[in-house]
Amino acid sequence: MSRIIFATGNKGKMNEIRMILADTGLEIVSMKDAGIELDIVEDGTTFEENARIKARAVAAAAPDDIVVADDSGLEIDYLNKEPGIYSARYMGEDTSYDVKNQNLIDRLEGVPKEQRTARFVCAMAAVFPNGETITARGTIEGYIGWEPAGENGFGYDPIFYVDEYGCSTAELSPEAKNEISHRGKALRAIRDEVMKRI
Ligand code: ITT
Repeated sequence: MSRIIFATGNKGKMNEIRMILADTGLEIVSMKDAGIELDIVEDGTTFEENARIKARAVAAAAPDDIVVADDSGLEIDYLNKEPGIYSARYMGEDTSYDVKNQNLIDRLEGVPKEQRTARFVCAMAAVFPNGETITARGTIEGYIGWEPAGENGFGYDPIFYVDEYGCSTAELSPEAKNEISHRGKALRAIRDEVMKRI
């Protein structure tokens, strides 16, 4: 049975990915589990380009495995789609998400709900041992709330609210988030393509 190396150093993503792929029976390992340590420069200009950059960098170190990578982020319409592809680097990689989340809420002070629209975007890329590369994109629409809420998820989840549930994605169970999330949608599309090829 083939194994998939997931090219991420983000534990929050890795937990979600393991859950979403749990029923495939595929062995899913992180870069770290595979003993691959790389400092990948994400200098693409789109989520898709950065996902391909990460997947190809790890595939070069693991040519016999299927490598999948996720590049994702939060687009806030009122802020011209910031932080977008710079979501991890927004205000500096070492700044806590409590601070980043409060900063984004502060930048929307006085902005009414209809102008607080936002989305999470996820581009997922898979590289196969024959060099074939595929990508899929998933999105989830929501809005930026007036205060952070919830302990689940990671990153910007406490400020990203979905109308369907009337709460933030950090207040959803991991299962409920994966069902509707950008990452769940993109990864299920990639999963179906992987299953056709193995
Ligand atoms: P890798 O590159 O190692 O995968 P990373 O955290 O640097 O890890 P990205 O460059 O794709 O990953 O940045 C994605 C950022 O977007 C992430 O750090 C969060 O701040 C945010 N983000 C993406 N998906 C999210 C989600 O489901 N919930 C909350 N925040 C999310």
